Amino acid sequence: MLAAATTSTHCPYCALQCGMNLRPAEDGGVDVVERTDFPVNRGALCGKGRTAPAVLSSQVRLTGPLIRRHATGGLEPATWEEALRAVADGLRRTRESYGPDGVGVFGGGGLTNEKAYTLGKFARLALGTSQIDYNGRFCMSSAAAAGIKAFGVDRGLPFPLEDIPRTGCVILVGSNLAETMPPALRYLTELKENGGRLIVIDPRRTRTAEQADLHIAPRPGTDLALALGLLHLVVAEGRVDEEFVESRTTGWADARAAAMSHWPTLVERITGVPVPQLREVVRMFCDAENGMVLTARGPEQQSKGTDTVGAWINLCLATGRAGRPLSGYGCLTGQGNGQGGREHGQKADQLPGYRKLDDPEARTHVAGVWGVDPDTLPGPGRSAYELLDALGQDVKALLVMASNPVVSAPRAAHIEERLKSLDFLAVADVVLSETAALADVVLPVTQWAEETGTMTNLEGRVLLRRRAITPPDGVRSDLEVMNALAGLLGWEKGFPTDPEEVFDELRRASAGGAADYSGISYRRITEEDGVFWPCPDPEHPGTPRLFLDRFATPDGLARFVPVTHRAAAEEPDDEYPVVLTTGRVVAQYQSGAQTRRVAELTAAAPGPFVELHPRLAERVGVAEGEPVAVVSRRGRAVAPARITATIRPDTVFMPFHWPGEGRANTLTNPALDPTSRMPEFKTCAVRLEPAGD
Ligand SMILES: Nc1nc2c(c(=O)[nH]1)N[C@H]1C(S)=C(S)[C@@H](COP(=O)(O)OP(=O)(O)OC[C@H]3O[C@@H](n4cnc5c(=O)[nH]c(N)nc54)[C@H](O)[C@@H]3O)O[C@H]1N2
Ligand SMILES: Nc1nc2c(c(=O)[nH]1)N[C@H]1C(S)=C(S)[C@@H](COP(=O)(O)OP(=O)(O)OC[C@H]3O[C@@H](n4cnc5c(=O)[nH]c(N)nc54)[C@H](O)[C@@H]3O)O[C@H]1N2
Ligand code: SF4
Ligand SMILES: [Mo]
Repeated sequence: MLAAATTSTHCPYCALQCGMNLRPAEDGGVDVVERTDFPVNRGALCGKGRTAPAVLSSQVRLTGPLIRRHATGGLEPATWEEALRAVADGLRRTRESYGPDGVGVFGGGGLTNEKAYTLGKFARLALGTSQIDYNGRFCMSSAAAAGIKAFGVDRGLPFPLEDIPRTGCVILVGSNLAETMPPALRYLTELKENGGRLIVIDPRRTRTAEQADLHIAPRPGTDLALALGLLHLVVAEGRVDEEFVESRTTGWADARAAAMSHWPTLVERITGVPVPQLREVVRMFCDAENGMVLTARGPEQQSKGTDTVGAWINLCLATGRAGRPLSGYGCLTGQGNGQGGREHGQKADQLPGYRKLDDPEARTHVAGVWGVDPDTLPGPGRSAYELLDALGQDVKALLVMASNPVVSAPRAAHIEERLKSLDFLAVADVVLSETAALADVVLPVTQWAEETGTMTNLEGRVLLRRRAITPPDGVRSDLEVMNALAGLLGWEKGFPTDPEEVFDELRRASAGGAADYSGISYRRITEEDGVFWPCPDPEHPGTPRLFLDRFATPDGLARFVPVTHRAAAEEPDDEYPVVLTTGRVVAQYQSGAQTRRVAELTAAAPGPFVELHPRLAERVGVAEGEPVAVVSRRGRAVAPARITATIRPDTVFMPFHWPGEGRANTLTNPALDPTSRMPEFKTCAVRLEPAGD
């Protein structure tokens, strides 16, 4: 039996949203206690979740507001009254001088649904600006765009994780799940125990790839050619599910024609994957009765990410692996509320319920819920990188809530300069992140265990993350911050601080939209293990599995997209002959703002490194552990060499969790996908030099 004071809740970090129990600890924090009743993780946690309470400690977190009183001076303690007034004044002054679009807002996919919803409303009403976007643009936006094109709706996984072990074959494209969602590895293990096959596509032989029946290691940035080559073979070998294509899809003829120009030998040349391996993938995938393709950031974070995901979806559609039980395409969303955070209006072009800001009907509906004239709502704004790039030029003041772009944005040294060139920067965070350190005002906010709110996990399951302990005196919730700022800007009403009240408004705002939450309530998600959207009324059971009868397009048919391969924005050449790709390690989370403050995690992953193949290391002249400089057209980073034969010899890998000399994003290329505006985090051209003395 658990003690009465134990609270069932969820992890602060990734999109798995593992269930955990929290028990108040003697030091005022909480202890994590196993919670086996939540189906997604059944008690399992990774090291980040297990150690998350360490960030609640006043030793590492912010405990009161900070203000930079003199432009050249440092951040100094301030009262809440002074800090909030300074933010309201800074934003108002900018608006008066430059108009509403002179003020920008940058949100995060870690925010609860209530916060993300309120942030979008705050930007459009209290600030009247169109200039809002968020870090999810850097995450799954390409998969979202491709999903909407093909299926008419973007829900990362159209089926629960529990379906994975029961399908026949999974192609996992550019996901290192064993490190990025460790408790989810069991779904792949169970798949294999059930006789299913696992194919992993990753330029590195990761811990995830080690689990595969077949590991394919393409050159980074070539997944589009790879998927098209597989589709070519599906056609050539007579493995098209004609019946499915005929009855459930549209656009096959054009997509087929586009794929047929991708001959296996050509694809081998582009990707570096031998033709027999391509044939083996097709055989394994088509021999199984059911199949799934799951993508993560590998194929998505490319300047052609939308087309790339589209090509993988085409493969599913042509083989009938979609729209029926135990088959389909899914995207493994990343951030804690990566799914919900992209549905309710913190995106540049969006209104709650996954509505479009430029749709007159959507504007009327949401304006009705907000009690304003639809004509007062601004239009769509800029995407995340474009917004950051415009700082100091068109956008003169910025409010950041739940992101640390100094570390995580592409071409980060440039973005750091843009942030410094602002007239006014306010950051709401739980710690003094590298971005907060540049601010004029820092607002310290409550954390997961100290506040209640809903999160929508990677399955589309809306769940309740409950408050377990009382926050320290010096901090306020993001909802309280927005309420106070709105008040100072003349909006006494419309920005409630009680999360359940916000959620009930969100339900109404989302009603009738693609992501319809109107039948979901705090009571229901407490009694059930979360509820899957869409859930249009309180009697509706929710929708764990989408598309079984029809796709969410107007005619109910899935749409093939006719895509062809194109090169990365920056291919290797004589001057920059090596490909850099970037990603994660198990013990650090994102920009590291939180996890770098946890001793156990920092001991496990103390700093950046450059992973490279022994042959490349020899050519460069570096030995294990020696500093190596990685130079791109954007800048130079230095980190110790980590030499391993598990990576392609033409590719180096850097994790992006650290600031400073070893910051991977000093190097990355902000080339954007034309549809999703996703930057090309996963490939750019670099050269290597020994950096020892
Ligand atoms: N430990 C940890 N877990 C996390 C996070 C974290 O920061 N740390 N972040 C969370 C978030 S927000 C996200 S988005 C997810 C991300 O989860 P993942 O997508 O699993 O993480 P990444 O390491 O970015 O990329 C996955 C793999 O893509 C491979 N890759 C690189 N380039 C290419 C390519 O061109 N093609 C292909 N096919 N593969 C390529 C990399 O080698 C890497 O192994 O993780 C979530 N979980
Ligand atoms: N090179 C490279 N760069 C990448 C990627 C990559 O693969 N390679 N991946 C990209 C991806 S997928 C992502 S998602 C981004 C993520 O990059 P970031 O947006 O920088 O993500 P986090 O480090 O999670 O930043 C969240 C910040 O908000 C704070 N915070 C946490 N919870 C809350 C809250 O409730 N309220 C407030 N106000 N603050 C909070 C944290 O302390 C932290 O400072 O990075 C992207 N950058
Ligand atoms: S896998 Fe994700 S949700 Fe689960 S404990 Fe780790 S960080 Fe938290
Ligand atoms: Mo992400």
